[in-house]
Amino acid sequence: MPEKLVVIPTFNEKENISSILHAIFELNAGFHVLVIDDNSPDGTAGIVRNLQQTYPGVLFLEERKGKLGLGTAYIHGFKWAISKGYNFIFEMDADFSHNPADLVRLYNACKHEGADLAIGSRYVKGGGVVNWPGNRIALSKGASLYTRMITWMPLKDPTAGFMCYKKEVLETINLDRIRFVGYAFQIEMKFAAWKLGFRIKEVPILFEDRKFGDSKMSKGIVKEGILGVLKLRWYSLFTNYRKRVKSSYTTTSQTEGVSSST
Ligand SMILES: Nc1nc2c(ncn2[C@@H]2O[C@H](COP(=O)(O)OP(=O)(O)OP(=O)(O)O)[C@@H](O)[C@H]2O)c(=O)[nH]1
Ligand SMILES: [Mg+2]
Repeated sequence: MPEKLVVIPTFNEKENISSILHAIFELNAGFHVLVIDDNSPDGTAGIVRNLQQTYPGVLFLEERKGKLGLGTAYIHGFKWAISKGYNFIFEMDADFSHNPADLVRLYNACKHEGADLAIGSRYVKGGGVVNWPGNRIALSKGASLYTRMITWMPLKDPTAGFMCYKKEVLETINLDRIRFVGYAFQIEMKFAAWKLGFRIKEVPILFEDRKFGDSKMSKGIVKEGILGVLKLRWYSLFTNYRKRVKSSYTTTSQTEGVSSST
């Protein structure tokens, strides 16, 4: 039975993709990888396709027609992972901001330390940021503070994108109701898991700025984040957010899993 799947969305990551895949498989820790490529003009998907011969049965590729955004790439990957029966599903960037060795620490938090969702966190004790320019640190910390003030979600790093979900979390959240794409996507996934009563653990990580390739951060993503957090708060004040975001296909056993974790 497949157990652990790392989902990596890519857009123009030709300088990073082979090395990150080698690094994950060299851990020899049983991780499978699914790359979701959005028709990168630089040929990232072709590199992955070639590597599939080196890593048969453990490296998978889904190609989409164009740049549809990080959030929808992850949703696509989550649905794929659920359909194949993976128990632990990871989010990770291709650009080495996330250290592949930390996948094992995130896994341990979910497998052995009682978490339903483990977050690689820059802003808990022991975590940090390496080589990021001051303005990016300010933006990221500002976003964390803003999110906490508005949503009251008790997380130090709500925009983090390095995570391990237990399958039950992704099965319980109605993935078709997650609408955001950038930072707001990362915030909403955590918000939904928190509102649904799952146990969340922040695992300290060192986050490093990318050395190769270009950032896909944009003003649009920041704007979506600012408005998105307000929308989440609004929904949760005036509508039943739990009901809205809970999967209608949830089976009884999954429901029991949730209530035992509240
Ligand atoms: N499939 C897909 N992947 C994307 C898209 N946008 C970004 N990515 C990938 O998502 C991951 C994170 O994107 P980054 O550009 O590193 O964004 P970021 O980490 O918020 O910003 P930086 O810290 O500046 O690098 C990388 O692996 C990107 O290649 C997209 O629209 N589609
Ligand atoms: Mg990055």
